[in-house]
Amino acid sequence: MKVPSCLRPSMTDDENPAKRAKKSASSLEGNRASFTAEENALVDALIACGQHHLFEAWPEAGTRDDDKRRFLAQAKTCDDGYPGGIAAYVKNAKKLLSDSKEGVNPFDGWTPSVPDGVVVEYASDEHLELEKAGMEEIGSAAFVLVAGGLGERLGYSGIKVELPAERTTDACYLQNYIHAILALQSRAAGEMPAHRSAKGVGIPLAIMTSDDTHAKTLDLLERNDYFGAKPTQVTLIKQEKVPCLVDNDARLALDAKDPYKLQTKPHGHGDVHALLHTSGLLSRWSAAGKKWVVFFQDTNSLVMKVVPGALGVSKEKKFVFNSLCVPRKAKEAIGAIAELTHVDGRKMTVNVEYNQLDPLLRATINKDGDVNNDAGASPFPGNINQLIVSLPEYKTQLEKTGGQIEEFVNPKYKDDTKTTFKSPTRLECMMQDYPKSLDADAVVGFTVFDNWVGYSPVKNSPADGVAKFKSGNATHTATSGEMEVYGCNAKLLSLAGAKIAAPKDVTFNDVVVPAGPRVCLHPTFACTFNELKGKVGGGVTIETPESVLVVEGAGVRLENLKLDGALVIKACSGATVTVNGLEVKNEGWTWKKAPADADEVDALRGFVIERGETAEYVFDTPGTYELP
Ligand code: UGB
Repeated sequence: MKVPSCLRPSMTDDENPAKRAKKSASSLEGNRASFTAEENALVDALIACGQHHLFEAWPEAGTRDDDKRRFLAQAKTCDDGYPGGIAAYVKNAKKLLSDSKEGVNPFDGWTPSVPDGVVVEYASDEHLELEKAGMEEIGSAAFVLVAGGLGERLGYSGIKVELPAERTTDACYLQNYIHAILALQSRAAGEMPAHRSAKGVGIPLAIMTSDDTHAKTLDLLERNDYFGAKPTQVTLIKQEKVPCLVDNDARLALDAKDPYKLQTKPHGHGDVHALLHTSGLLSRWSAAGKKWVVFFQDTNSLVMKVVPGALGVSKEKKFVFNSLCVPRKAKEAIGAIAELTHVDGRKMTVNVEYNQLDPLLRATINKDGDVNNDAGASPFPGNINQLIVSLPEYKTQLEKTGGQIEEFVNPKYKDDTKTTFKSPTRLECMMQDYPKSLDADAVVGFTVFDNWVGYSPVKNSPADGVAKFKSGNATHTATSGEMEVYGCNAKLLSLAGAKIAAPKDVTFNDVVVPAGPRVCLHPTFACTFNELKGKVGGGVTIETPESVLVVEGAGVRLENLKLDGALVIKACSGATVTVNGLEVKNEGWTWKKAPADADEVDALRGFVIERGETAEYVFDTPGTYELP
């Protein structure tokens, strides 16, 4: 029904689009002459997609010209950074915002079910075979770390990859990742053709950064000589942020404090695919004979322990896309891998993000939503976003799609009319959504490892950790992250035949964590379980849960050792050290509650280490040694 104009509420000048367009046109008129042709084209493009409000308050030419240029330079960066430019971004945003307002369910017509995948028991015979298969491929892999996220939930002011994964060695995440990659590379070197050996291409690492993390990541690498990697082996690719949107018409938001600045936010880790394509990296890796791309996230200290086995799965099963998973608890903030079947018969195995799973299940197969089964776990495997992709198919696909990934929007509305947002929103995309663009016959699969060996992220602040702990969930804090590193290494030693004291519960930052011997195994010591098993004998005993053991160096073998205290063994490349009959009993180290004025890093984990007596053996000259 048409409403008579006398009954329509009258619009203020501010609400009337025609008047606003006229106002911005007149504000711009005098300014046009001072802009370049390219700047004018950008202004035209912005106006054509309904963004005239951006120019409304612009004073006449001669006033704040530098600010206007600064605005246009930023708009150009956004325009260049998005496939199809800002116009395409606004078009996509309008559609997604309209769907969101109308409550369109992105999974309409799809029913989830629990998919079949490969479940690997770590250290089993099957796992050892998979590791061997994976290690045959490792020299053909390239690694990609997505590290553009701010980590707002953690509440750390720096970049997450500079945080120490544990304080015993104080090695930060980035150092651990690079050292693991270099250790894998050294194992692969013998199997690679000379021109692609460690001296040649090696195993490359790309790091996706953002404006929030780029300079600090580069600085961290430069200050530490790339942690031993060749600078040419590590490539930083920076993702651009996308403009924020103020309303359902996808009008771009200006910064509240600066009317010459667009408000922008990260577009999500899904940008990594387009960047690998547009940077030319993927083509370079392909030309260098690489066959696999391994994606991983900024704070999972355990990831490299499961990569060889999972790569073996990719190879054996010919997976073009393999998501690494762990058993998931209901409502845990990790995506769920589900098989989705459409009413028209189509099927796909994809990640359903943690905030989408509950409504999808309620609307389809379970009125209770995301709940545990009788065994106390979510029936769906949890995606830990460590992804292994077969490079040739990936490259072909990105050439077709440009690496564009399905986007989503998640506005927080002020009320049920869904017309105004609490704060500006933006479009986002996720790297694990890549398989959604693949043909139905693409072989997409997943590999499940146990949490203790595959997944130990550090994502939550101490306060959030307490809330998660109280509700019986994994806390994923710096405190749990540190104890999980030690716990994993201790368990690996015991699986290899050592006798390890059982952990004792300790409380830090009001969270109870099991704390066993603080075992740090450097990746040079062993890259795989196959390797570790060959280097640890049944005569190794760690007698007390407070003991500290640090082992570094490919040539170290632990045959007979009794430890009650702190022991550090470091052997340089070329040094062979056999520990046979060594008994260490000393005062060791103490984990103490962090003082009230502790620095940020200590406050995040709630403890500091008091280093007492330590037996330290450092072999920095190649040779053959025995201990004692
Ligand atoms: N990241 C970027 O590089 N750029 C961005 O714009 C955003 C992030 P979060 P979240 O494994 O625990 C993911 O914020 O929400 C990087 C999966 O989507 O930690 O916890 C960032 O630096 C989810 O399915 O992601 O969720 C970090 O390295 C589940 O698997 C990474 O992207 C979960 O991780 C992830 O960013 C998990």
